[in-house]
Amino acid sequence: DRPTEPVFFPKGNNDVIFQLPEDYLSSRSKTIVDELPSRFGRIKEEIQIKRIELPDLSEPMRLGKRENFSVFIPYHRQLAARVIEVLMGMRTTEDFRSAVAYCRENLNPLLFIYAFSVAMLHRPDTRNVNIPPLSETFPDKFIGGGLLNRAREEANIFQADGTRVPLRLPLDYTASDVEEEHRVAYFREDLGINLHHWHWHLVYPFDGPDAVVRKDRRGELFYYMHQQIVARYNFERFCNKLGRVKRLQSLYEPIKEAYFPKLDSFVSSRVWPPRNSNVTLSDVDREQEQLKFDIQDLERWRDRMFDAIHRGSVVQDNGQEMPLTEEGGIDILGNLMESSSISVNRRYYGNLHNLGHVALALSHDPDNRHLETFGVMGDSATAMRDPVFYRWHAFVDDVFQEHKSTLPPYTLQRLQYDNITIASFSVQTDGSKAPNLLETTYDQNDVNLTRGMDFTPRGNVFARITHLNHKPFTYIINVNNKGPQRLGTVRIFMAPKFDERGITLLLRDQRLLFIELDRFTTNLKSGNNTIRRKSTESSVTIPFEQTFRDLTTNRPTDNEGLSRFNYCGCGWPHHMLIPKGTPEGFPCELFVMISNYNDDKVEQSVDAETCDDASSYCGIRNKKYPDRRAMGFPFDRPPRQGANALADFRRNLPNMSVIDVQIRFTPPANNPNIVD
Ligand code: CUO
Repeated sequence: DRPTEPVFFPKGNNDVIFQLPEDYLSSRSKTIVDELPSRFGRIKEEIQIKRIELPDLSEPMRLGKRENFSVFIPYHRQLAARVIEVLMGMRTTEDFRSAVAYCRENLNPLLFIYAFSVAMLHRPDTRNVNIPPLSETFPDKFIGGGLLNRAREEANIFQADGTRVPLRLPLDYTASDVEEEHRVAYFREDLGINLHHWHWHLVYPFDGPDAVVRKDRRGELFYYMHQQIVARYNFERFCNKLGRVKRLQSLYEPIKEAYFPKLDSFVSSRVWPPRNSNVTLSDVDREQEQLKFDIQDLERWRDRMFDAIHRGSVVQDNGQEMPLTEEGGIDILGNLMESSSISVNRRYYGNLHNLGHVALALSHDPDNRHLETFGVMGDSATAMRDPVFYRWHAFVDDVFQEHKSTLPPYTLQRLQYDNITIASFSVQTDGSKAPNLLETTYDQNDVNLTRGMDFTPRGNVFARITHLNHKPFTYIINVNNKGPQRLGTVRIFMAPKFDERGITLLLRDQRLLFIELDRFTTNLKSGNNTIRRKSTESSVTIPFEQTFRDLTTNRPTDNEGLSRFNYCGCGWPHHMLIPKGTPEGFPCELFVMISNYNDDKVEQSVDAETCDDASSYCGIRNKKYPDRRAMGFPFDRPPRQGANALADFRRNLPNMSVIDVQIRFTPPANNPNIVD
């Protein structure tokens, strides 16, 4: 696929130049600025940045420009919180732009992009402005395997139409099949999944002004979103003949899973450090990041949390007890575990989840004797690539489940919806004759690297990425309403039917494997109703275009084209809604429930500014979580006595239905969309 006729200057390039006040510039930049007009031939727009009285940013400026930055490191979070506070505090948009220009010029770029993104998402005057996805500004965090170096090498090769040939990133570049964990690398290394995770932590920062951190049910959402990640990962593992991920129970045992990310880091000018097999964790003592904690601290915090769960209350930092109630307990625990600045007692319950990430990210150099930076576990944009992420989060989830198991199981009365009967339920893949068959394959899409790398000559450079995808489908639910017209909430979940050994799962275990596929409100008129709901309407996912714009058919040639789509940002990538399945068809159970909207509804206004594409895992921007039930309802707690199997659970509950479905994966050899 070599181009036939090299062309050296691509068409259509828009350059915008920001003119900064002289004293905003570092001395190195001044010389670059002088050269600018010759370097950027076609400047279309010049924006003058107003000089403002800047607040003191000397503290965050201490983080060197080429150092790595992690939101999991308390010192770094503190620096970021200061920048967020400054940016949020700017009174006008113009002042905000000045402060941003100053920060962009003078701060560590990773710290800057994090604080800037948080501020953009939370300021009323900017929260609807599109920002390019991090995969474009920092492609080095998402695209490895030496592709970015290749992109530089081949930057001056053009096709006859003035475009460059996209560079193909193979699906398999971090390990060989000898490593069985590699079977699920397509999930761990998926671009959209990692972008979702970065975005989630932007929407829910650990530290910063209260308005940014204190959000409705954020602790509970921390638990639920990560619980669903573990459930989805286990689902994929089953599809690939792997057992459930083992929680990282003992922090002193060697960690079997290795990970070699093969990602280059532009900022710290080196590769992300790998982790060998059978590494053990060590106490961390690194002055550079002001980190000092022992593995025993992690254990102590864990024990205190278990203690609180079993006593049913936590100790606040003023010494008073706060009960872990049925409704609010999980939220308190989520904030303690994470921990965020709204933890009720950070001193006593510590910083378990974040410092677990850090200990795992620094297992190769816990005392900085080799002057190495942290591994992928230390960054929310890269952590999900590493198998140990899921072991750590399986452990974290286990703590939450301990609390959930202290709650009373849902009684029939709390699960039923009078006079509502699901008469039939099915799922139909578009263009397929077979009912209840979901179809998956690998597809390819392009990511533009141009924002994150400097190329000479200028012009777009694309990486072509292979990823899992599924055919669109429709749920068809026939509902009989023997009462008057009412509203109901439709809740759709799916889980594997059998365990690793091929034995039917007990609901006790299966409930932890149920992945949410959709949740929506529906109008039920008296009598028979047919509900048709498309997979693309899912409350879990953001549209495909937000991860990959459809560049293969409509490739933008300038920056206007690049921002055609409105980004809400946070949300599970649509192409990963359905697990991979198997070529022979992977057996699953699809569950639907209609609950009484009167028990579900949350009173609030929802306006056009609201980002609610993916509310299940992300909530709604600046609003309350739109469902009053516990997140994950009705599978968030162990089932009532006697309900050992899903069939027992739904007995005498006609407002629920379960069907068998299969997920069939068709290898890309048969897929005409895959081109090499
Ligand atoms: Cu999202 Cu551990 O919280 O990574």
